Amino acid sequence: ETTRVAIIGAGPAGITLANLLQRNGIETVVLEVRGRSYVEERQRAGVLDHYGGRIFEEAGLAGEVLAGVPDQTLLEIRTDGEPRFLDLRALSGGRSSRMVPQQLLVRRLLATYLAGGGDLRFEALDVALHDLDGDTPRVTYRDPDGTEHEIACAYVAGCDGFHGVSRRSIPEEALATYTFDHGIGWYTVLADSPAPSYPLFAVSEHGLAAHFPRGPRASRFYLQYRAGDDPRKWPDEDTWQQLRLRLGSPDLAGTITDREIVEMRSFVVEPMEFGRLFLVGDAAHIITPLGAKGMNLAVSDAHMLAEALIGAERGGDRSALAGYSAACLRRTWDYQEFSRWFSEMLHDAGDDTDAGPFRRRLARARMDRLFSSPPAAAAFADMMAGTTY
Ligand code: RFL
Repeated sequence: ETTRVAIIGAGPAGITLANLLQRNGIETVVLEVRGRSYVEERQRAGVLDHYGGRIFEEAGLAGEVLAGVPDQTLLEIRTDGEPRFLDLRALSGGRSSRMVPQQLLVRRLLATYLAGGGDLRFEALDVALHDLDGDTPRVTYRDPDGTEHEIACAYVAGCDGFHGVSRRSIPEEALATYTFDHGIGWYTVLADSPAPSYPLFAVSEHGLAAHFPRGPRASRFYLQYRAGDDPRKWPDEDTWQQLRLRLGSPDLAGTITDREIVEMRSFVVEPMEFGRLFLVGDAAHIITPLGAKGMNLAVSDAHMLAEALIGAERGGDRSALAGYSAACLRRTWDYQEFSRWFSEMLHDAGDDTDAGPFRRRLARARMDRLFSSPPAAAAFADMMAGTTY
């Protein structure tokens, strides 16, 4: 078998890339280790930033992807119970982000790709990449029944997330790896509990908590936990009690449907390529959830790679492909800095056991500036919307 671009992984990065290439008549095969329902139901991120929305609009996919999803307008930061709002839409000059749960984005993009005749193979096991440093790389995998397959291609897109096979197929000495442990414990639960009117962060001495909509009837909550504690052992009722206390919402309740520890760790590899293999999204970088840039980086990497591959396939112009890694890394580091800045501010401003009283006051000053200085607020809203270089 042959194709032009073999795409490993059907998460936000892989399925975005597959659609953008399909729209431009470039042949693709997508190999996904999981089954369709698993991929369609995996609930994680919830915000598509303005820049990401533009990518789908410009590709002519607005109707397919963005129909009926609400804009993100206000963001609340509640400090010791006192509410304050940032009007992100107004502060960014109307560049609203949209509330798009990750599984909705993936489900819609899967359906669009398949409706357009896309070749997507679920339960592709033991995917292995070969001859990446030659002109004709190959990808092998097997079906659950044991049938072996081999696909020869011109390019491989490694969109298989942090734990995937793509990055591990690159010789170690060809990559520089950067990791950073933020030293913060975070626990997240998904619950059938009414969504808040606006995304909400609550800062207090009890520790950080956040409440985000995931569609009208579901919410994702985040709670900071102290070093040495293991929130996976908390009975759900303790989680609710902590949320009520920290968010100052005595009526919060619901059924918790998913519980996860979020590793507050950042990770970047450089470069995001090796021979004919290009890494996209979480395969190349992990970012802390503050600022909501993980899924958005996956989408913007996919867009950057699609543009570069279209140039190479149509006119034989490889210059954009040669610049792919540097262009994506520039945005990645910019967003890493933003997410770190945001995390440090919200965590240090609350519980001061780690930060100490001096840093706590600095963090409160940083936060107050967002509500008193229009240029500071605009710079924040610009990052939330997604920067255009
Ligand atoms: P994904 O989503 O991990 O998709 C990778 C796909 O590749 C498949 N795969 C393989 N396929 C074939 N062969 C193999 N060997 C394979 N190994 C893996 C997987 O099954 C999967 O389908 O990576 P991608 O596409 O780069 O997308 C990245 C985003 O998913 C990620 O950045 C975000 O979910 C991060 N994230 C959040 N981002 C935000 O922007 N805002 C958020 O609020 C937010 N919350 C979160 C998050 C991530 C979380 N995780 C990881 C636990 C909350 C959580 C809880």
